[in-house]
Amino acid sequence: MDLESYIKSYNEAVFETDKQGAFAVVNQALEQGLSAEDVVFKLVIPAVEQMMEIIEKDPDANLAQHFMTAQIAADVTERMLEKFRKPPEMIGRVVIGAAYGDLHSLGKRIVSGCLKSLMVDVVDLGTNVSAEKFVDTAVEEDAQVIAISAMMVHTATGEKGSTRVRALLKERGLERRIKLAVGGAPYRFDPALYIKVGADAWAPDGVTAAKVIVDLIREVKP
Ligand code: B12
Repeated sequence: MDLESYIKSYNEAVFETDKQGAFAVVNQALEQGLSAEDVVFKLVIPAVEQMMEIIEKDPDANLAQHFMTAQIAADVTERMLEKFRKPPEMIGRVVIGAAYGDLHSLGKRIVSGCLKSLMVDVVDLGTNVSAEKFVDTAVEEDAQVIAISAMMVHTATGEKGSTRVRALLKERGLERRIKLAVGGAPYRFDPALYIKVGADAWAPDGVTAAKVIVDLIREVKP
């Protein structure tokens, strides 16, 4: 099968919420020599984006289907990340998580995958992470960047999210040592929002996110 056929079969399985079918396509693609990176960037992400477009256009799109698409994508991505080329030397460390009150995990996982593929060590705190936890962990783990994913307007702009992380960095004199990056749907709608929430940078997708974060690491790391 060629790449186009894998994309078609994977999309069909995902849209049918057929997790086993989606994994069968992925396994076949890997056996045929497709890399784990190709599986994530050429199958998984485009399928989620297509599903997002459908959901946005169709208010009746069913929540189970919407949820399963994300679950399948997250599971495949997670499994592929283990197969990503092992970086020989890490260039820096990032503490990543979804903002306080936010349970959306897929975008964050994709960003983690992209970071790992660019040789960045990732400490993933999961979802619903408090500002204190972000800052304390970044200090403990000697991370150069805190990366916060927020998919909802109130978790992006709320007082317990990035704004609070910025305040803590300031209070504790850490602003030169630790940079703050944000991302998620609200930032795509308002590209100036990252400044309003006190972040140093943002990015609209996983690939750009990894590049932006690497630049922040280089700003801080001697
Ligand atoms: C899948 C999904 C869910 C799944 C999440 C499953 C999971 N494990 O993640 C489920 C069904 C659980 C869910 C629940 C809810 N959801 Co929801 N969900 C979505 C949906 C369709 C897609 C999100 C997603 O996974 N996108 C795919 C990934 C790949 O994209 P992404 O997250 O944007 O990430 C990319 C970039 O943004 C960037 N990025 C992401 N994070 C970061 C971080 C950094 C540092 C950087 C630099 C970049 C970066 O890189 C990523 C990779 O390319 C969006 C619609 C949308 N258009 O976004 C709604 C959406 C986010 N959900 C929404 C809502 C309202 C909810 C619920 C409140 C629904 C409900 N009534 O229960 C709950 C809230 C739960 C909670 N407390 O968090 C709203 C938010 C509205 C708003 N304006 O605030 C949206 C926008 C849908 C809508 N149009 O109304 N949801």
